[in-house]
Amino acid sequence: VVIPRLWIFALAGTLAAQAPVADPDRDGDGLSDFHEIHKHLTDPGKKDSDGDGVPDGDWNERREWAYTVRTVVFVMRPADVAAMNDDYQDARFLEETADWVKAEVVHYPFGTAAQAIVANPKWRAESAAMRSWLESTTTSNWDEKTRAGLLAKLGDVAALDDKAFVEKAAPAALNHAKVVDGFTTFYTSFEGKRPFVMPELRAKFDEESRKAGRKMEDVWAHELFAKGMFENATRGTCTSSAIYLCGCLRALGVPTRIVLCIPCVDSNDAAELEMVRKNVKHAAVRRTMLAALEKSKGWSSHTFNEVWVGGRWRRLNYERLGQPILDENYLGLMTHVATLRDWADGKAASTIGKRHAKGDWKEPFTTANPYSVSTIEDRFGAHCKVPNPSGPPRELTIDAVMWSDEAKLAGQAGRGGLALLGRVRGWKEWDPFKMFTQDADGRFYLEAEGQPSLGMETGTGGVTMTDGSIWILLPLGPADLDALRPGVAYTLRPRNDKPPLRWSVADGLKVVRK
Ligand SMILES: [Ca+2]
Ligand SMILES: [Ca+2]
Repeated sequence: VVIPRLWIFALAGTLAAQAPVADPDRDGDGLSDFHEIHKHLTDPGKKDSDGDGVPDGDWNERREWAYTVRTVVFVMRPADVAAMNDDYQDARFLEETADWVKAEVVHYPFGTAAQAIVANPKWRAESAAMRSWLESTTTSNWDEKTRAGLLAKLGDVAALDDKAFVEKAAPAALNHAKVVDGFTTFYTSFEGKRPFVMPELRAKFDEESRKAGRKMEDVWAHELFAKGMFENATRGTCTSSAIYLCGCLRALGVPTRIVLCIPCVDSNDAAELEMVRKNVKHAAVRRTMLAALEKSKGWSSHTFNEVWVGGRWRRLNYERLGQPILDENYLGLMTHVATLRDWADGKAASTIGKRHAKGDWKEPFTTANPYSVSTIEDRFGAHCKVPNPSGPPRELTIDAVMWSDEAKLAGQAGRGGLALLGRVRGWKEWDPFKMFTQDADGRFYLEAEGQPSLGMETGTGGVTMTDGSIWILLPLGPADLDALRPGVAYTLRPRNDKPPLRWSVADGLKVVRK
């Protein structure tokens, strides 16, 4: 193997290199410039971007310029609230026990951190200074033989910047190792660097080992230790692959770590799925989330990597540098819950592994997944410019009315009573209409001078006419029907007690019962 000259030079220069500088925050509002530009979309030069007296760093104020999804999550350790704060999320601690943490997480699905990856051509010195992220550790272990073997696959890479280097090295390392089935990474514990299996996890471990037809030590050499995986040219499912890639990239001088993500709700729990359907108003986000959640029943999480590129930790999902937080193929909307220097540091066998081996689902987690979500809701910040073309409108206007017993509607509406129908101006999409009616105040009054006020309440019902127009049903109760005076011109007035959603009525619209 011929190691390029520049490479040797870079390694020799490591002692003089400086550790990377902290994220600058030039307006001093507690949010870094990078996060203001790529996550919160606030002004990095102004402490109070909208001038309302509340600084941008405030927990709620930082959501004013972006579209965000907020969850309250219970998740088993190694989840860690500090790690949950990254380029795509903010999180704050609510509660904890020995086994789990409860946190409030705000996701920024349209953050642009993934598109903001810059390359550093002089990366080798800076990266070399980040020794703790390059070292051979318990499972992401490597030695000179690993390094030499990888370099032989890469050819001449001395001139590549860090971005190009990772984009070449990650697929090369992954292609070298064939994927084998097996999932012992969650059932293995460590004493120092030595792996072992707790007695209560042994049956589960053996069950997984049998899939590969290997004995314990051999299984570990094929899916738990990066060096073994490189030598055997195999790797297991995602966690194993993340351990492997972490070891390989470190051997090549790229600071690398492991991240654990979960979907934003537990897809095994019907009530949590229903919250997504009901509370996530952004139509495209909701669709992406539900599509991913429908596909992933059972135990669902994803382990992958972060690499130091262009002076920042960037998500690397297998060969994809800049994995976004919103992705139908990876959990829908992901929640980052843990960052590990080495998989062994997470002690996942004593929490998640043990629970899964025992199979007793107790509160706060009631399904196979070691997490559960009690709240999920999205918000378009007051200054947010994210469009929601197929999402629910904030306001719908009724611009024409007719009675349900009018000839052309016979059989379609008004069964069991008389209803007024109001045409919804300019709106032809049924699902967003339905979402709007679920949340908006459905109470209306018919009012006329000298007459008692009549009340009506919409359900979520409506009808679509042949021209595509949608009409909302406003049923009248028997008493109100008796009080309705034929020939009187009533005004239709919505109550609108559930802002920000509101109904309006076209100017001059009158309701007359003939
Ligand atoms: Ca700032
Ligand atoms: Ca403000």
